[in-house]
Amino acid sequence: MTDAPIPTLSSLAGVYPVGRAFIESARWQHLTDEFAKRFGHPATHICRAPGRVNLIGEHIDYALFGVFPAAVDRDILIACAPRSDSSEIRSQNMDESNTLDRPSPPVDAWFLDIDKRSLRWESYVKAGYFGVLNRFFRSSGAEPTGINMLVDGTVPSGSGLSSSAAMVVASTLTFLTMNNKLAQLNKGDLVHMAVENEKRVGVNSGGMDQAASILSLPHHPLYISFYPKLAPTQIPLISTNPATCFVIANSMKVSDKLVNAKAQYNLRVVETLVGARIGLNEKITFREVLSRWSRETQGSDTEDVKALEIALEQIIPEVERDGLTLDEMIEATGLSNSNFNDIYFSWVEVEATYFQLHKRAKHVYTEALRVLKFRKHSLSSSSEDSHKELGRLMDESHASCRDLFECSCPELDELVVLAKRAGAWGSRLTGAGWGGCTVSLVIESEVPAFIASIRRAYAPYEALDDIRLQDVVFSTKPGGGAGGEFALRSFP
Ligand code: NG1
Repeated sequence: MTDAPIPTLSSLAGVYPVGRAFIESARWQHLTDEFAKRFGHPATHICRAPGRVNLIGEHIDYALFGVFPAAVDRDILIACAPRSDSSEIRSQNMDESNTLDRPSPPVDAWFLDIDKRSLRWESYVKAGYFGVLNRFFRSSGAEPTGINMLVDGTVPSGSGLSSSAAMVVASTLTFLTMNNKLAQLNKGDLVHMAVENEKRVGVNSGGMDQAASILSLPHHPLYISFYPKLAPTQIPLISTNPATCFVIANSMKVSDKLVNAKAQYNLRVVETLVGARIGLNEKITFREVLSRWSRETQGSDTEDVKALEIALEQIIPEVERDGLTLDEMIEATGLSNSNFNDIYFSWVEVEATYFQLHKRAKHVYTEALRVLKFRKHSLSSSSEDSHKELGRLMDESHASCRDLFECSCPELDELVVLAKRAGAWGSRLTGAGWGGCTVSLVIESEVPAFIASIRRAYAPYEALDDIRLQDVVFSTKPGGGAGGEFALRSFP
């Protein structure tokens, strides 16, 4: 799947699920009309990247454990066309524009003025540009093409549905397409490039979002493992009786991952890396620790899922203890202060009084085990019992995110309680947490009553009219309609 070429399409068929295609074709038309109006010439292409919902497996991608996301049908579109001078980005949603001066090669580091202190949508566009410049124009002496771009997005930002990854992927695709480089990469290359590009904005992300946005196919959630290398497996959706679906509910608390990175996302990345190092004296991830601890046989490119499950079951009881101060943590690693700073703090800034290495480790290992069980139940049977089991795993995942990884917040906890009360089989936060969305497993025929019940009980929804409510609470089937196709050639 990672070796496949990046697809290009000339029609919308198959990109969206049937019920959404009509709304979307009007949106695409509006985007091209607006492009022509604003720039005075037609768009030649539209590049598209979807957001994703993570069904289970939170904060374990950067420890290299497998996760279970699915693309959603909300996406970022960038209409584009070449121009003869510098590039210009405009946004349909924000009514803002930015000019990217054409950088003149050769340079060691392109200067694109990415603002890492505040959440700015255009930073993610610039991050995509940076990666393309670096890979294709660094030493070639060639000039990149100037581009006009008009961006339109339906993935709410700061909601845990990966609007940032969708923006980076769409922008990377735009710069590749306009510079005729798309055919030189496969899907796997694009995932690696998008992950590196997004890190330039200031968050040390794992790889789940970009992989889900690029590799998803309709009607299939993905099990993505990162060790020993990126390996996505499509998990077919079995039809169940009664039929179930996933409902996404936005807490309407924005999770500002970038601005709060020091005390939240980046701190968790450091805590999990340092926790993995204890006793081993090298920079290593929890997945690699488990591999050594269980004497996993190397040599194969794919994970032995059964052996991994057994190893996780054995290592979990070994992890216990309380938080450590910075000095205690450095002492536990056996490193000198300056070596520790070089290895763990030279690339990231964090803020904490106590570093909760053991709680984080316990979350990582138990969550990794839950992902494997979720995968097994999704594959094995369509019975009601097995769906109850999926729901139970989602509930446990939320409790672990709340109590051990401490990435929930009162709004998400409340939505989860309300979802359970409204009949969900399972409910949990999705994405980085600290705000954003929950995902709940619900019987399909009960979705309208489920949504009505949450609407009545969750105070931030009180003032919303029906149209606005559809943007914040909606049902989705894993992979349904999001597709893996991104570049639309010769549009319309
Ligand atoms: P969000 O903030 O939901 O896009 C982030 C990371 C993921 C993963 C999840 C937690 C980025 C781009 N994405 O997702 O890689 O670690 O948190 O599971 O930082």
